Amino acid sequence: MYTQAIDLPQNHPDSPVTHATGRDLAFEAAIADDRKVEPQDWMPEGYRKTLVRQISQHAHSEVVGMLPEGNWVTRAPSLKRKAILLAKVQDEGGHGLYLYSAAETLGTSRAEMVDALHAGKAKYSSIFNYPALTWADMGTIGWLVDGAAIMNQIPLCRCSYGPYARAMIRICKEESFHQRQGYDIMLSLARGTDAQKAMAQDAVNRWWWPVVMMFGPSDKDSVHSAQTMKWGIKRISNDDLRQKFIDATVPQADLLGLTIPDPDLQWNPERGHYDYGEIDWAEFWQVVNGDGPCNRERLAARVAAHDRGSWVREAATAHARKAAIRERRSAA
Ligand code: BYC
Repeated sequence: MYTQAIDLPQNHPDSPVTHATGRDLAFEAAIADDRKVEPQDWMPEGYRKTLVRQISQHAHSEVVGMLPEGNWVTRAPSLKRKAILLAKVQDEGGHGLYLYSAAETLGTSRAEMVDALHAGKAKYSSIFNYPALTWADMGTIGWLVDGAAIMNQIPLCRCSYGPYARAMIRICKEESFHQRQGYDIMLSLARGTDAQKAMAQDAVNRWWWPVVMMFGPSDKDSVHSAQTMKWGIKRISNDDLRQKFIDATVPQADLLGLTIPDPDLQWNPERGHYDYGEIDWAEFWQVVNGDGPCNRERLAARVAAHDRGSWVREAATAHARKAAIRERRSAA
């Protein structure tokens, strides 16, 4: 149901294996020449599985990512802020849908992907397992979380798999607006009363390290990076993206007059980058493995929303069935 998966004749188990080498070569040539791989092209099973894993995790992150900000729509401090936040949260839902559609072109249905999330088998970004406690968290999420997302996602616009790359182009345009709206909230708070400035600083104190962790384990511990970079899925390593993000963000914090909670953060003129402190990897893995501050709450909220929407899926299926019968009758 609802799958946009298409026939994938080349990978059918009954397909003659005699052409496998030719197919391998065509795939390798596409990767080497930086051409896009499209759904109907032959691709190694590992490439397909890796893409389904990464794109579905990405889709789940967008949808679970609606929860911390969705909680603040009714509490936004003005009509303007409320309208902006509402639009942003809706955008995230849209990103999830583009990404589920991109993953479905690889032969896995959205229902299967969603089931895996709800069964706790599929991952989503660690960052969404932290609570959003104050209005300043809305600014910080937009500025830092969406800022980190853009840093990670711009290179994905050049991903070797066509449908993922094309989805990312549109997503990145919207993420830029999200980052700007977050920074705009932070500017207002930073230029506001002492209490507002303190609220902004408190949010940065709580979100900084989880955001730095969003880029994933360090390169030496990243199990998938070497292969996904060889396949042109990932273009820049976890650590290099993390460094680019930190280098871009420190001057933005300076402009706000906010302090990044890392005593080891300092410009290193020899490297031409900021040095930064030790990341708490134990915390990262704890959150990734389901034991962060909000993991259970987030998953329960998604399962409840899915259950509450079952009547919509049933109605849409019944409507599609009736429309197909009507079409067959009028064609007869
Ligand atoms: N959280 O070998 P590695 C957004 C897992 S949406 C949880 O380096 P890879 C936004 C990783 O999956 C943000 N798990 O993996 C939305 C792997 O486990 P499995 C989401 C993580 O794939 C709404 C294991 O650790 N963005 O920003 O090469 C509002 C080993 O890692 C995390 C994307 O999904 C993590 N942070 O690299 C606002 C972008 N990091 O699968 C904002 C697309 C790692 O073997 N994804 N793991 O069980 C990617 O670029 C890559 O998948 C990652 C990880 C950089 C995340």
